[in-house]
Amino acid sequence: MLTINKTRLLERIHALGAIGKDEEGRRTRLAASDAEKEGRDAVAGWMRDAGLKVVVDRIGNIFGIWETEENKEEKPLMVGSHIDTVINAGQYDGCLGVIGGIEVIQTLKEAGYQTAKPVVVAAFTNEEGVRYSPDMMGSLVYAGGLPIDEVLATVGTDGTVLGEELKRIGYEGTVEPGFLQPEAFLELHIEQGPILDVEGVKIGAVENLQGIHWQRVTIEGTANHAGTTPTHLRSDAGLAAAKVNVFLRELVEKSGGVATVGCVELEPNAINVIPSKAIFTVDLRNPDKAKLEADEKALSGYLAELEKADKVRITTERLTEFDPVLFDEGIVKKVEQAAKARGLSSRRMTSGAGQDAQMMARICPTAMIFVPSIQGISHNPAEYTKDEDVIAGANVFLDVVSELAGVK
Ligand code: HGY
Ligand code: MN
Ligand code: MN
Repeated sequence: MLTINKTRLLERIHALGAIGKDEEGRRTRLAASDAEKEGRDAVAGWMRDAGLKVVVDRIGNIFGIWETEENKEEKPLMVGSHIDTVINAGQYDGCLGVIGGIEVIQTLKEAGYQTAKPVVVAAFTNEEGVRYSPDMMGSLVYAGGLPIDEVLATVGTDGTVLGEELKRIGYEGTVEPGFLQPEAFLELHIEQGPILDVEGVKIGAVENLQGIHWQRVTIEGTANHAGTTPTHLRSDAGLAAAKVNVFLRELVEKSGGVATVGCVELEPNAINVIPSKAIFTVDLRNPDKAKLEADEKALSGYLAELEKADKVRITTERLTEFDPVLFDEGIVKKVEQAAKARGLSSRRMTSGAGQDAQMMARICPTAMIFVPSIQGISHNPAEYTKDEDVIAGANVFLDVVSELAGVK
């Protein structure tokens, strides 16, 4: 059986993992930052080393295209993921799918294979959504989910404008997003959760992905003296924000979803002043659309009560609203069969994380392959997947790509 070049794959993962350390030595390649530009340049270089045509679209998505005179009229098979990261990130999230995609194509080319259709590997812009919201932005625009000109005008958490930053780092491409309409899309990714590791299963055949709702909540109270203001006279925005966080945990423990308050800002943020303002984000997720909507409704009802009870003013701003996604049963089956053919255990899974694949599923049959994350740790420098599991996942990826691309 053909296998990927494991040394090259692992070397590139570690090389990319070494790019983008911030001043505190943390791996942080936020979308369209100088650190990410360095990562983009490395990936575009590896695409060229693999003999691929490199194209960048207007939202900065990078595509490595393998096509021949014989197959270039056919709709391509697309693979890919992202190389932007969260703050203080791990080295596998997203990168495995992009570097794995280059590796699979390079392996097929070097082995002298032809394919019935072009094979394209994509590195999508701003999957993480940390600097510019929403997340999965590049693949969402590619799938026609947001208008490109509106998105290029997005203002980031640091006050920068996405389109200007893409231009500054030299990745404001020319072709329109969606310029290639794939026949199918496949993404190799780490699980980022504990299931495969705990169960000792090697491959996740991902059949669906949970819904994701992001919003920003602003609570306004009254600044006052921390020492002289009696409790019953306080309008404490900080306390109200904390109550929302506790409410969310109790809510999702009942609904089976998950909730995260990841960003919190207090004003004036002084030790002896009752906070006049709290601005925080709510990330709510559930694989069941009805339950997710019910949780959202319960939250807005709670915020209305809190306004009265705590004498504060509350406003909310919707950031994203992505429904749960079902992947293509036929491709999921191929993942299971490919794992079995290599003597690897596999199991069906739901993706708890948002993925570029969830956006590509809007325009073509799509599925994902997961490999184990040790102790399920991710979005953390301790994120780790064993080399043998990286290689096993990449070989299953190679087999399913070969089948979908009509290798001959
Ligand atoms: O938020 C997510 O689930 C993904 O990592 N962007
Ligand atoms: Mn990811
Ligand atoms: Mn991520």
